[in-house]
Amino acid sequence: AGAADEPLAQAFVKFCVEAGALKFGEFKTKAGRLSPYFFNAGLFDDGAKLGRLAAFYARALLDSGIAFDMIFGPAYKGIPLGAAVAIELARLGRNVPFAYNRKEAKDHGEGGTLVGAPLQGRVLIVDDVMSAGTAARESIALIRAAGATPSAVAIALDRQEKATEPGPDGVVRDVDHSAVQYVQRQLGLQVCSIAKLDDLLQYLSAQAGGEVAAHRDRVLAYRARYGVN
Ligand code: OMP
Repeated sequence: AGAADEPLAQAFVKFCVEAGALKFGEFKTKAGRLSPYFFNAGLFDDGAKLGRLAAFYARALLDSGIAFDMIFGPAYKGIPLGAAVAIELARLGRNVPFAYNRKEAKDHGEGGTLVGAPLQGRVLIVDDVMSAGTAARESIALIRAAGATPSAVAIALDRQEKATEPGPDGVVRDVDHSAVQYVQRQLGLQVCSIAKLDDLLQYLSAQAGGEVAAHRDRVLAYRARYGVN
């Protein structure tokens, strides 16, 4: 959501670092890149952290003005996130239905892969990070198959880096757009992120100290190699 100098985004990056969910070092991403930073939403691992995280999502969503009728949390990480955001929105006076999926279909009891409210209307997908956009594409297909409209995606962090796609020869290559840009431009969904790589860089620039400066240099180098405009 919004410009890189947004106070909400800066407060969020600070919160992530303090909560231990945003780390600096050497990490391999799903796409096989060596990243100097990594965001792990699984480390919002107590009630207070989850509550604060949900409050950031809700604020970013309300600020974005994105319209939606219900929330969908894709398995696995989107489930607690979607639930926490739905609770927070209800607390703020905006109660919307919530649904999630199972990764494996259940063949007894209520059956199927969808749990919770029926998928209908404009569906907001709540997830953690979008890198290649694989997870987002799966959720979009699932929502369409149920006869509803995937209309927006809310994520915590937009890494603003080149997506990877298989070419006509089947070889996977970097492309010029990010997964977020693909979802916005090609799939026509709105995307709301609490913070972006630009916000992370701004946060690092505002910190003093040799170690932070070294992190910043490595993140800048990473952006120069893999970032999108
Ligand atoms: P896509 O489904 O390809 O968009 O990748 C999203 C996934 O990337 C997340 O669900 C994580 O498994 C992983 N990821 C992070 O969680 N945090 C990061 O900072 C970077 C990644 C990543 O591997 O790119």
